[in-house]
Amino acid sequence: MNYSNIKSVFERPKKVVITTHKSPDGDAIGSSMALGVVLRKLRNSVSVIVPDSFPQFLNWMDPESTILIDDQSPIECGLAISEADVVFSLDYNTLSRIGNVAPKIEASKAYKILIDHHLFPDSGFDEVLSDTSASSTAELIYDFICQMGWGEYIDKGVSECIYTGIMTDTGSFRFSSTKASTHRIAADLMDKGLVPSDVHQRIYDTNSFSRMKLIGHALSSNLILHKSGKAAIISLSLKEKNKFGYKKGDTEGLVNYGLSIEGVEIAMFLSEELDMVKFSFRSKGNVDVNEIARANFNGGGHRNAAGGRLDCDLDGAMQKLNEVLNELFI
Ligand SMILES: [Mn+2]
Repeated sequence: MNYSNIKSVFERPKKVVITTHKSPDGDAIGSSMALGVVLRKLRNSVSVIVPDSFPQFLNWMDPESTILIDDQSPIECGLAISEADVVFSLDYNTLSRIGNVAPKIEASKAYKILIDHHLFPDSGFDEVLSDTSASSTAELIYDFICQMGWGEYIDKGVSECIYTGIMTDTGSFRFSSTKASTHRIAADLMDKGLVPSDVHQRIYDTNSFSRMKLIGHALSSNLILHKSGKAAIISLSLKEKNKFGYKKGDTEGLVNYGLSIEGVEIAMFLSEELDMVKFSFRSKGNVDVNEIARANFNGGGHRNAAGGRLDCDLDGAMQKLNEVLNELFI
């Protein structure tokens, strides 16, 4: 990352587009809004674009509903990208993670900046801030804003967005990606007005009754342990999701229950959708779920957290998963 190049780009106000990945999570929305708000304070015109909608419990970060959702307003998004001087790619490593936004970015002549913490970032960006040891993209956004000399623009609202990204990507500061520097950033954000308990409440204390029933059902009826005792699997069929009134975001974090079982090294959550099954993987220590997801489930991510998908039904997905687990834990 060449900061003096970027500083000269931002000497005058620019038209900026900030993009992030499909099924945006706390880190995706938190990073995008934090950077967006700071750039707006610097008199840039900013569009934040997401490929598809995000869970309601993140809405408070965008109180004026300024975020453009590509699958709802593709023309507006296309226009913003075609007019942009600068495009930021946040919290994703490859354009395949942004669905129908990808061809629009490819066609754009804008100055392209990637800020991300996933393994193996694509080439094709003018500037790259990629640190796979970072807890979250939000942590990198904090560093970026400070390095650019914009630290004074981190107010209470921006602090809350950055904190949300760090908190959600570190499982509330408990994953091994949490470092001393992560806590130092959190402390600095508190000095700027952040009240951590408020953010925690907005993100985690917003469960609907139906979500709790869905999670209860998944754990009591559908949690299974591989015969090795080292792998836990939770699944939900499309039929079950419909029965419990599933809404996007309802199964967020469900996979972590499997990983919390003593002796379990890898946990999976399988969510059946129309004509496909989505996988979430979590692991402890040296079990590399990025590699497993890449090799078998058309996915990837980080060593201890990854995702994937198979174009089949739940039975087919379970069968494939069992083959992989039997190989892994002979
Ligand atoms: Mn992230």
